[in-house]
Amino acid sequence: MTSPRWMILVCFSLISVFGTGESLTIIVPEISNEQNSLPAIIAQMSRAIADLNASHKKLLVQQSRSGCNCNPSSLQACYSQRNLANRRLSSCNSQVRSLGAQRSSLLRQVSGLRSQYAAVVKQRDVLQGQLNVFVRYQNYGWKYYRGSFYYFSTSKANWQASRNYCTARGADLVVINDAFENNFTREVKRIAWIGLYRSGSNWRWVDGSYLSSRASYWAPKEPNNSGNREDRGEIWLYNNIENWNDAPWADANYWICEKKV
Ligand SMILES: [Ca+2]
Ligand SMILES: [Ca+2]
Repeated sequence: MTSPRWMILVCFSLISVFGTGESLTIIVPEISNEQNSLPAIIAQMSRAIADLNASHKKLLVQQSRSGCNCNPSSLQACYSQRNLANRRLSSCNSQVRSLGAQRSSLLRQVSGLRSQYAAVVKQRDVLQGQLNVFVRYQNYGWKYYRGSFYYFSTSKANWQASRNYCTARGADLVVINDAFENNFTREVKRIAWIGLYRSGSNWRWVDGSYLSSRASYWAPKEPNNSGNREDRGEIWLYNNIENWNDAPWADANYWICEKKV
């Protein structure tokens, strides 16, 4: 019994070497009480060997179709080819991973560039808007000074009509924010309305801000609300740094418009 078992093991080993992955079903003869005669064992072994030979041939055909002969040198060549193919596959996988990382990096760059582009477009629109304002007020003949255009009227009107003239042109009566602007506006050498008005016990500018004591240029003893009817601000003693006066809104004065750009 040892000899047939050994033969089958050898055959299985051969199949394993050929290694095509095909599963084989071989009935291994066993000695039992019912099958203990030598002829029965020989017959069973013969069938097993025949099955094994058939499978062996089939495997050889498959090996032949796959381009490999199954002698040792051919097998070695097949293994070499397989190893080379595995190395190439590994290299390809590395390249795929590297390309994936590059792709992610490029996508991040594209996203960053899109954000930059949107910011530049926004900036361009702002600049275009400012340029349009520049062109428009230059065409009006207004004077540019430190971020604003100014209009110095050549006729007189009350405070509200003066303001209406300015707002109809996208501007408002001048808001004097600092000493530079105070000096610039008094250079007109005319009594002129500015955008300052009394609001209860406070003075406010037409842009809604309250008059700051740091940028306040009232003439001495002003505002005095003379006759209890002076509720608008004007440039008055224009030769002095402190030159403002409060006056009745209905007085006819020159006026100064300002358009910030
Ligand atoms: Ca101003
Ligand atoms: Ca006054």
